Amino acid sequence: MTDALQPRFRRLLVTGGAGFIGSCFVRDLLARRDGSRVSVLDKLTYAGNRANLAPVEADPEQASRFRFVVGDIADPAVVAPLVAESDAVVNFAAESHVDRSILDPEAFLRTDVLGVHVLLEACRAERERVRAGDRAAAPRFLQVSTDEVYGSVATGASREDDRLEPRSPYSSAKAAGELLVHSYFVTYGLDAVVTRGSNTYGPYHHPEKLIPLFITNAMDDQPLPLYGDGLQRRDWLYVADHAGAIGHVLEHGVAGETYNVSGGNERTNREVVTALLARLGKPWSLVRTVEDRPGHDRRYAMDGSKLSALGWTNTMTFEEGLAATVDWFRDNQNWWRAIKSGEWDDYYRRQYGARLAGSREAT
Ligand code: NAD
Ligand code: TDX
Repeated sequence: MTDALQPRFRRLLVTGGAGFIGSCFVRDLLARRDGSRVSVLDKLTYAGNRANLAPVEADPEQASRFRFVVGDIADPAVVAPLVAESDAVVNFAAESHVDRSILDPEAFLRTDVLGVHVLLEACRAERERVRAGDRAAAPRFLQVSTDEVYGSVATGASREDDRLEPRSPYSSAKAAGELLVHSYFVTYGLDAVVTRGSNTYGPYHHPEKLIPLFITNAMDDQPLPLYGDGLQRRDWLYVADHAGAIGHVLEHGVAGETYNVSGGNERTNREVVTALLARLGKPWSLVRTVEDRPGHDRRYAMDGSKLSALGWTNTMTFEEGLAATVDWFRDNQNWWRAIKSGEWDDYYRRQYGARLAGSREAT
C-alpha cells in the first residue's frame, strides 16, 4: 500500500473496517508489518462481521497494532477522540446495498450522509488544533465512494469531472456524502481525497450481492434470481485491487481530487452468471428471470486513466478473480452459512419472495 518502508500515515482510523472492502484493506495493510497501527470503528450492522478480521486477530504481531471499536460514525462522542489520535481516516462505513436502499432509504441518509458529516467535523476540529499548536498536522480524510454516483452510462466511460446523476437512494446518499467531503476541502481546507470504485467482488463479500448470492444459492441448488433481461453491464474489480487502489490514493492522491478505480472487466450479468456456474459445475436451469429492480441502472463504466497516471495498476484478471472467489466460497461455508440465517430470512422473503413466486425459467 505504500512504496516506502516507512508508511506515510502511521496511525489509521478505518471506519466500516468490518465490512467487505474495509476488512480487506485492514488485513492487507497489517500484513505488510510496516509498524502502522489501525483502529477500526464499525457499528456492526447486519453487514459488519468481526470474523472478517479474524486473520488479523489471530496473528499476535498484527493484533498488537490493531484495535476494534464498536460504534457509529454518526456519533460525534465516539468519533472525535478516535480522529484526534489518527494521522488519516479512511471511510468505508456505509449502507451499501441498492436493493435495501429501495426497501428502506432512511438508514442510508443517516450513515452515508450524516455519518460522513460527523467524520468531517471531527477532522475540521483537528485542523483547529493544528492552528492552536496542539498537533503537528491535521488528518488526511479519504472517502470511499462509488461509480454509481455517475448514474447509468449508456456509452463511453465516466471521467471524474462528469456530471453526477445518481438514481437510487443508495447512490444519491453516496453522492451527497462525497459532495460534502469536497465542500470541506474547499471551505475549510481539509486534506481530503475521494475514490470512486466500480463493482467489487471477492472473498468475504456479503451474500446479498449478485456474485456471492448466486455462488452460494447455486451451491445449494437454489434458484438464482436474475433481474429483468440480465443484460445490465457492470465493470468488475477484485477486492484486493480495490483496497490497494484506495491505499495508493491515500498515499499519493492530491488533496481535493477524486479518482475513479475502474476494474477494466465489463461484463453483462448473464456473462458473470454463466462464468460462475461453469466454475461450480452447476446448470443454467437454476437461473430464474424475476421482476426487475426499480430504476435499475443499465450500465456503469469508468475511465481509470487518472489513477493510472498516479501510478496504480490492478493485478487480477476477472477470470482469475472469479475462480479465486468461487473457490473461497466453496472452502468457507461456515462463514456464509452463518450470515444466511436470522435477519437474512426476513430480508430474503421481502426482496425475493414475490419475485420468485412470479418468476420464469431464464432463457
Ligand atoms: P459492506 O456493506 O460490506 O460494509 C459496510 C461496513 O460499514 C459494515 O462493516 C458495517 O457494519 C459498517 N457500517 C455501516 N453503517 C455504519 C455506521 N453508521 N457506523 C459505523 N460503521 C457502519 O460494504 P462494502 O461493500 O465493503 O463497501 C465499503 C464502501 O465501499 C462503502 O462506502 C461502499 O459505498 C463503497 N463501495 C462499494 C462497492 C462494492 O461493490 N461493494 C463499490 C464501490 C464503492
Ligand atoms: O439478486 C440479484 N439479481 C440481479 O440480477 C442481485 C442482488 C443483483 N442483480 C443484478 C443487479 C445489478 O445489475 O446484478 C447486478 C449487480 O448487483 P449488486 O451486486 O446488487 O451490485 P450493484 O447494484 O451494481 O452495486 C454494487 O456496486 C457498486 C455495490 O453493491 C455497491 O455498494 C457499489 O457502490
